[in-house]
Amino acid sequence: MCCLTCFVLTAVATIVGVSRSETDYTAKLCFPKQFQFGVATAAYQIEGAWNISDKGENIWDRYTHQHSEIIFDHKTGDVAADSYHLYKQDVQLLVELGVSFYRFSISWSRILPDGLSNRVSEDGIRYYKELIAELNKNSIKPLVTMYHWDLPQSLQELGGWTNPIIADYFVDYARILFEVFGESVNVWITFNEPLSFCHDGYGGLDAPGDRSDGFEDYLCGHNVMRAHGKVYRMYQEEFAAKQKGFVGITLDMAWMEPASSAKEDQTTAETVRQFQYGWFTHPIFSKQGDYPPVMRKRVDAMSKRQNFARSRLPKFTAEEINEIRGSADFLGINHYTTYLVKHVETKISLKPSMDTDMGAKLYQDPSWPVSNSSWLKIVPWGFRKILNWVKQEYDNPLVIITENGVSLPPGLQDATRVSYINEYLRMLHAAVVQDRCNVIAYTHWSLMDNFEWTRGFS
Ligand SMILES: *[C@@H]1O[C@H](CO)[C@@H](O)[C@H](O)[C@H]1NC(C)=O
Ligand SMILES: CC(=O)N[C@H]1CO[C@H](CO)[C@@H](O)[C@@H]1O
Repeated sequence: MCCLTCFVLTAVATIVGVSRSETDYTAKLCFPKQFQFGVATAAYQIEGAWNISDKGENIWDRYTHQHSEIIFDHKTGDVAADSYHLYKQDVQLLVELGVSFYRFSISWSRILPDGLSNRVSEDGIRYYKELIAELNKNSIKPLVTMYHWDLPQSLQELGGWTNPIIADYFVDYARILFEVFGESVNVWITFNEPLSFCHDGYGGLDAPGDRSDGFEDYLCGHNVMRAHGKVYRMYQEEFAAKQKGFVGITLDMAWMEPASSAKEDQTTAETVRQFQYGWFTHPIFSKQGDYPPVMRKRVDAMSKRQNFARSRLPKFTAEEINEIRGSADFLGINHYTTYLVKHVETKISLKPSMDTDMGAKLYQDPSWPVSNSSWLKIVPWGFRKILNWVKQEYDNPLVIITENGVSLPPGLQDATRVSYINEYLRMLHAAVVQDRCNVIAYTHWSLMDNFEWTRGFS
């Protein structure tokens, strides 16, 4: 056992000028020796260079250019942190931080300008090869996300994630990544946060902004799962023996706490967990595979009451269930906050929505400490609960915390950030050391200020 984290927290406190006595740094935390720390970013949020060389347009390029009214400060990711040009400096920041790995994402349309594998961008390949080489030179392991929300616009024209054919195109893209970068990348994440990019992208205000809640978001999730399963099997068949890498998926998992001890709030909180995490974890990590039974049952029943001829939640074939079941070497968890869940009697509305399908109201306790994001209340104990839920539900799978952090106004007077990191790491420590949750690494979001989607640079 070593005391890496005691060291990390002291270093953070020193940097921002917070003395140890101002915050509660009483006990020393000792994470297991093998436990690793890193930081994360995503291509659209930091790279800039949106139209350089032959890079293709992606849905966030299109969306920020055409719908600046939806972006908080009306900005775009055209330049962002300019990591496309400044990546060597960014790697030096990683060296200064002393992290052992860096999680970043590859921009699909920088590699394949049209989204399809017939035309590969030399410049795109060169950029990521140089970035990875720079990381390896500095002994920082790359942890690569293949899809962090920036779908090539040309594929969106075909319906994006709602068109089943996209699973095959994603496999073609993934194969190129394994072929070109697989010798120097050991850990792959197929998707980042399908709950967000499906529900908020196809059912809400994120790109592409289709706003078809309770319908297109389910189609998106379905094809994401199919694509994930196919890529995992393809890696096993064509690359695993030689490259010996690990392939997983990253999900956004806010903890869902029952609003009261009433039986119906308890049951509803579990239903919401099954809709929000089980939607993706059940097909992969459960013994049975397929969607969570409660999700299947509720969406089928609600669709019927709404006079749909078939369920709004698509069905996997038996072959797909087998392909997806067990298709991850680890589960990536992005965790930031907690919600309270209250049972509500389902009203029949002809307009579908995931909320009516769940029969729940989600809210947050007004007494919880706030951040600069309306949704990100500071609730450290939820971190320990979500990790224990995963352990119980899926027989303690291998977990990497792929994101955790807090948004605050600009400036270095960020004692709140220090205490957020301190308190969340203490909960993580309890989950790992006391509860024996199988978590092997922690990734902080993010390495640097970035374009935060519809929140712009705020
Ligand atoms: C790239 O986009 C910028 C705006 O971000 C624009 O000024 C520039 O002309 C564009 N370059 C090309 C080659 O289209
Ligand atoms: C919810 C919240 O606190 N939002 C604030 C985040 O920071 C920006 C700019 O610093 C403010 O304008 C928001 O009101």
